[in-house]
Amino acid sequence: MASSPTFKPYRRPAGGWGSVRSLFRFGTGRHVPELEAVRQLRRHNKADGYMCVSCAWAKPKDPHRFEFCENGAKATFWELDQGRVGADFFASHTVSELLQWPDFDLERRGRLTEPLRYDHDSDRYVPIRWDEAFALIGRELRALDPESVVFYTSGRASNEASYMYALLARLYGNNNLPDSSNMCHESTSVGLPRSIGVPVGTVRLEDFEETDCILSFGQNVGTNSPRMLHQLQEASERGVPILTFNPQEPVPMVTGSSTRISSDYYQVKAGGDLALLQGLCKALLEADDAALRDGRERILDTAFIAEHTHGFDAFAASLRATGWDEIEHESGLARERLDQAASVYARARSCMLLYGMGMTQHHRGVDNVRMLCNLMLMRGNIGRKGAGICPVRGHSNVQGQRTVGVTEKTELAPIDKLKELYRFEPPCKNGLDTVEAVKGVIDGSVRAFVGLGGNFVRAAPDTRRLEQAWRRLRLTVQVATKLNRSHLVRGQVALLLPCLGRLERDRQASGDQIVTMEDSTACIHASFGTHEPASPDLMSEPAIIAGIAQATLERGEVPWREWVADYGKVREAIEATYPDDFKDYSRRMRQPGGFPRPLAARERRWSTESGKAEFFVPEILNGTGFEDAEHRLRLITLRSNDQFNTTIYGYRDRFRGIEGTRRVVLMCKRDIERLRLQEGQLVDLLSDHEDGIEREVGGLRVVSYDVPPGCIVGYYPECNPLLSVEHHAIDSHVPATKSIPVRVRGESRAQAPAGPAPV
Ligand SMILES: Nc1nc2c(c(=O)[nH]1)N[C@H]1C(S)=C(S)[C@@H](COP(=O)(O)OP(=O)(O)OC[C@H]3O[C@@H](n4cnc5c(=O)[nH]c(N)nc54)[C@H](O)[C@@H]3O)O[C@H]1N2
Ligand SMILES: Nc1nc2c(c(=O)[nH]1)N[C@H]1C(S)=C(S)[C@@H](COP(=O)(O)OP(=O)(O)OC[C@H]3O[C@@H](n4cnc5c(=O)[nH]c(N)nc54)[C@H](O)[C@@H]3O)O[C@H]1N2
Ligand SMILES: [Mo]
Repeated sequence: MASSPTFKPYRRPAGGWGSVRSLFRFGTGRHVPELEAVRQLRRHNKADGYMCVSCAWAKPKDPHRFEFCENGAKATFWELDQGRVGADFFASHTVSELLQWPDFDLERRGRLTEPLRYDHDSDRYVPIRWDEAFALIGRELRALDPESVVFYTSGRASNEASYMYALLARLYGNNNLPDSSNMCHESTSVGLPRSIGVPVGTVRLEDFEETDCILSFGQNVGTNSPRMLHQLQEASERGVPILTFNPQEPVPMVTGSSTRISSDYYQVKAGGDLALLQGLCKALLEADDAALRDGRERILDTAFIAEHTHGFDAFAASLRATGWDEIEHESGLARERLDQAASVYARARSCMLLYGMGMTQHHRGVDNVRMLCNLMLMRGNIGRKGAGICPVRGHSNVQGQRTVGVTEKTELAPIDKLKELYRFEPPCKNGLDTVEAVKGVIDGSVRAFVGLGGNFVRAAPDTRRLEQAWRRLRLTVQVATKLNRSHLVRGQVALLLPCLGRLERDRQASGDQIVTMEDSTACIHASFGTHEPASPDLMSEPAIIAGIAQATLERGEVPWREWVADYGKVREAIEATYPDDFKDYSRRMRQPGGFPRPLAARERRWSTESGKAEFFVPEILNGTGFEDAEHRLRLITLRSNDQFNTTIYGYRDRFRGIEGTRRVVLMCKRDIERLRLQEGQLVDLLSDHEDGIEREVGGLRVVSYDVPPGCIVGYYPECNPLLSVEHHAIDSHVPATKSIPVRVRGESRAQAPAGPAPV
């Protein structure tokens, strides 16, 4: 890490040489043998290779020779890392000592190599045999009330592992299956079905070739789904306008030194998208009025609206009733700008809309998603070529996990099928989602936490309160590849179980195993690891789940042992559970480009209550869930270019020009002056959530940045202690991490940590 941080605007392209250089610098620091790195990267996102462990963006059927991006390669190297963390590491570091380490230093020590149990006397993790670990977990789980146990999943586990995990939870007796989706695209999973009757996006890769216009809302493509730049670049070269709506300009979406991909940028206030979208829709409606008056071609797709939708009149009435003043004030954008964006949209025959966390992680996140649908429905942009809505998913298999039953909502689980196939009475009470699980840990009603991957304590809201309460848990079981803070903040009985990574060869009784994942376009792919495992003592995720199941559950109908011996049998079970989605699963999974799941909305069949696509009328245009006040700022927490969620690769946010530290707060010059601050000064952020609980993150350096007045930016997860668990999206319960109410304390009381520090 650089000792003195630097802050310089970045002016170079997002792809190209900048990223290649950054990659090699990264690779050499990671102790990955060069030949093996190249050999693996050739297999990256290929039909006979493995699926990238980073984001969930689509894998084309005609891949580039190297179908990877800078961040996918980083994630690959991170897993191939030759560093090892085993019993000897823990022999030289107590858990109390490790709790003082920053996230970066924990993970960079390398791969976990053997099963471990926490030993209170020495305050260390010590080795335990696999069979003993399973027996201990089984004893503990059998002694607990099933409703007090949480089974969390981070979105990386394969369909096979996820199906087994969800079944384990239900056989044990609960639907407490929160996953990272609860912090991510759950607003999509709640909003899209209400509007268009499917929980996932309707766009496929081939639509990029047919589209005439692309709208991007609240996503940072260059960092978080960089391979999508290929499709955007190709569209841009065809002259397709790409409009970006974001409080901060996502690094000029550029791949060559001169080609700018995004054609126009609209700086919306954080939480201002409902107003922005109401404005775009109002502008369309007014343009349509004028067209009708002048006898020109209509702007609205009236035939589509009449045949396929419901509720348009009420929505149109709400657009007419909303004044431009309110729209301008809430969105931060002038009417002329909105008219201009609407006219670009109105000229396009087919339009696609992409969106990310800037939409879902708000108090009104579900409303945001539904307003995006309104915009598309007005011009019939769902269910035809070159058109559609595309929630850009985060974790590489977060979408697939939901498809195969990892959900706390019983109405989404195949309860009847499970009953029939495994002859048991599945629990019918809805389980805990992430927010409810956090509350349960804090109030003591949750007694045990099993984590299939992830870093829950760091990723979830209210970090400090959660950490304190976490130590009172009776049992924590963490299945992981690398050490993170959630393993160190632990329950009374704590186990750390190391698993194979996706790039590693998974040898079972019937031979080497294949697993599958679903990408953001609902296509399912096989993934096959060939790298020699980091340690002979690792087990695969399916084998660990089966081990826990066999030690915990009565003997039943599930052939756990046979499933582990041959994952093809798990796929047969998935196919039997979801015959429409997974027909001929094991054969089709090797299809280049993956096999698509059928999606009713793509064929203009609407599985909503009315049988039509539903227009939605927003009640309110401020999406933040709180009122403005003189001292109150809207804090956006997001990712740097040098991290994957809580995994910190380094201290180099190349595109924002921030190097050497993550302890920064970005604000516009006007706010810096208004608050009488200086650039470079250390400040503290204090939560302004009105519940009387003090929340604070101290010692952040002020960086001047082009963001709207009243909106500031900090990094996730460092700022998570500022987020109340009560501040979340209505209905979807996604923590509202893109508008946290905060105040600034100019005189920092923190002991000036220039570099990173644990929470
Ligand atoms: N390299 C890398 N890749 C990743 C990840 C990673 O950490 N690193 N994480 C993965 C995961 S799990 C996910 S979910 C995705 C996340 O990918 P993104 O959805 O791109 O997530 P964020 O970085 O949180 O940034 C969200 C964007 O929303 C903008 N924004 C914030 N508030 C608002 C608002 O009110 N309105 C609008 N219109 N925009 C707003 C921010 O300025 C930012 O550009 O990426 C996945 N891919
Ligand atoms: N303030 C704020 N908070 C946020 C967000 C935000 O934008 N702002 N974003 C939210 C979002 S979108 C998400 S998705 C969540 C992410 O929350 P999580 O999914 O819980 O967190 P990750 O950081 O992805 O988990 C990283 C850990 O996963 C483990 N791991 C890696 N690979 C594997 C594997 O193959 N198998 C297993 N078993 N373990 C593995 C490693 O031990 C690593 O330390 O965070 C959310 N929290
Ligand atoms: Mo995510």
